[in-house]
Amino acid sequence: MGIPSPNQKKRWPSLLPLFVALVVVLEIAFLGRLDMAKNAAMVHQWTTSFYFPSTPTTIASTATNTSTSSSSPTEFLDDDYRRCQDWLEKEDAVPYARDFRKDPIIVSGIEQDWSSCSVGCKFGFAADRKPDAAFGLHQDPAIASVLRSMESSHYYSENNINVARGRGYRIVMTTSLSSDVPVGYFSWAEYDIMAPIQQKTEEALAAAFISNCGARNFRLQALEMLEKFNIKIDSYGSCHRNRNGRVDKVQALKWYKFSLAFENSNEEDYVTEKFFQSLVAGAVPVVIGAPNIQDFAPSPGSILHIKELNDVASVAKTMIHLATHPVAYNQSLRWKYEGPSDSFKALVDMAAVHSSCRLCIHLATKIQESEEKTARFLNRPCNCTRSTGTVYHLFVRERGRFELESIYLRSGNLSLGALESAVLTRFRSLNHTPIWKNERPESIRGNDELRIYRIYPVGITQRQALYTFRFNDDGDLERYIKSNPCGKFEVIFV
Ligand SMILES: *[C@@H]1O[C@H](CO)[C@@H](O)[C@H](O)[C@H]1NC(C)=O
Ligand SMILES: *[C@@H]1O[C@H](CO)[C@@H](O)[C@H](O)[C@H]1NC(C)=O
Ligand SMILES: *[C@@H]1O[C@H](CO)[C@@H](O)[C@H](O)[C@H]1NC(C)=O
Ligand SMILES: CC(=O)N[C@H]1CO[C@H](CO)[C@@H](O)[C@@H]1O
Repeated sequence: MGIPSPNQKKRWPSLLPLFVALVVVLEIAFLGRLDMAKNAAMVHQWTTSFYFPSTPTTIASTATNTSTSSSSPTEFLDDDYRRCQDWLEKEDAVPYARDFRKDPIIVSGIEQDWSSCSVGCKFGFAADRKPDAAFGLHQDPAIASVLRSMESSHYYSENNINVARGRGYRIVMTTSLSSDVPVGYFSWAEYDIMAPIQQKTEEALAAAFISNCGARNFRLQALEMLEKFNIKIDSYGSCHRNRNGRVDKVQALKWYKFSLAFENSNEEDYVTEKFFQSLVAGAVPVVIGAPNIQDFAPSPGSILHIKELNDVASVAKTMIHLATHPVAYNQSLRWKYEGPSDSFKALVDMAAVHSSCRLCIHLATKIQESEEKTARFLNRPCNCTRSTGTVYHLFVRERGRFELESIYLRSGNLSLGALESAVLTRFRSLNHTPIWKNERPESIRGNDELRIYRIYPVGITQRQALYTFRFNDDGDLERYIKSNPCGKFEVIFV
């Protein structure tokens, strides 16, 4: 970072001449007033049948009687709802002040144009305009301070989310899935997770690559204890080395039944390459690290977890059992043949969108959210009531994308099933391709059928979205929809 060089300035495109900018500002102001006027007139328009050219009746008479040509009550309902949808689509389409395609999110930093991002997203320096965000702490409240680090907060306490917020960081990007924009070690691109399994030719049961012998957890004691329980370990790292460490780690791991994936700290979501390389190699990971490591398992029963030293005896026993029972051992690698669980796919798919793009989406979403608190947006109808019921307007987008699609639910059917069905119908009609489609290994891309893994409100963390948040039941969803007009949702396809 630093002062932009003239060279960088020159490469920066779309510097609007001042007069164009002025025209845009005036135009936005004008549209804004126009919109307020439109909202004020909304109730009036409702009764003018402007939106119902085919039925010159007023809403009042339509609502109280079925005086249309339709004979079947169900048909009438459908007709009613369709009109409500058309009306809502128009009325709720309040334009946002900022069009990110023309005026992208700017994060100061090394110049890079994330053109594949679904929201305008640029890293770099613009001489004429403040960035939306910048890495590090900044005094200017107009610039969001971003903390980005992949280090454990047990070593770098400043990476703890609450500590970071306390220091003034508005956006936290760490390995924690509770951070604003998680930056994990995992991705399909970096690890050939579905690589085939090799014959296990090494005599030792497990391989270890541990170089920091003074880690702040019990990993070294655990390694020594495993050896006492007759687990033969080949150690390539500088701790307890008994093998030459000059090897390709993943290649070396492939010949072992087990891999000791011992992290240097036991922190939630802190799961590093040690774990993912073990998966690539098809060596069953024996993990010391994240207490929630099972969330990262490719399938149930595919990893062993030493939560505390007391677990070492039983884990050693399991290792020996698996090593001497080929069918049982093969079972723990079943995911390599049959594909990982939906839960694992949904986790790793998150990284199909680069964290820089996810940062831009996060920033753009926050900018729109603050605008949604203004009268123009608060005055959107978001529902449409007729005598036969109410239609609710919701918005939904795929995780990793910015643009929202409209869906409509009917009162009397504000159910989880109806929500899923509406989302599927909408995205099928768009011939939607999941964002991870070209990122996942071919063997687990699935067919073209869209399948929903989760639907959740925009704004919750990935930890909540993937593991803890659920609408408990239809009533829960109904309350949510009613108390969040024009509610925005995100869907994870799997
Ligand atoms: C392991 O299981 C898979 C099916 O899950 C099978 O295709 C493979 O042949 C098995 N390998 C061994 C060594 O038993
Ligand atoms: C429709 O939306 C308005 C404004 O958000 C709200 O006050 C009203 O309760 C909603 N109607 C129904 C039936 O939910
Ligand atoms: C409610 O939604 C479900 C799921 O889309 C659908 O199967 C059902 O027919 C709907 N019921 C009514 C009364 O519309
Ligand atoms: C023309 C028509 O459909 N009239 C109906 C209006 O509504 C009342 C009561 O809801 C019915 O009895 C009428 O048949």
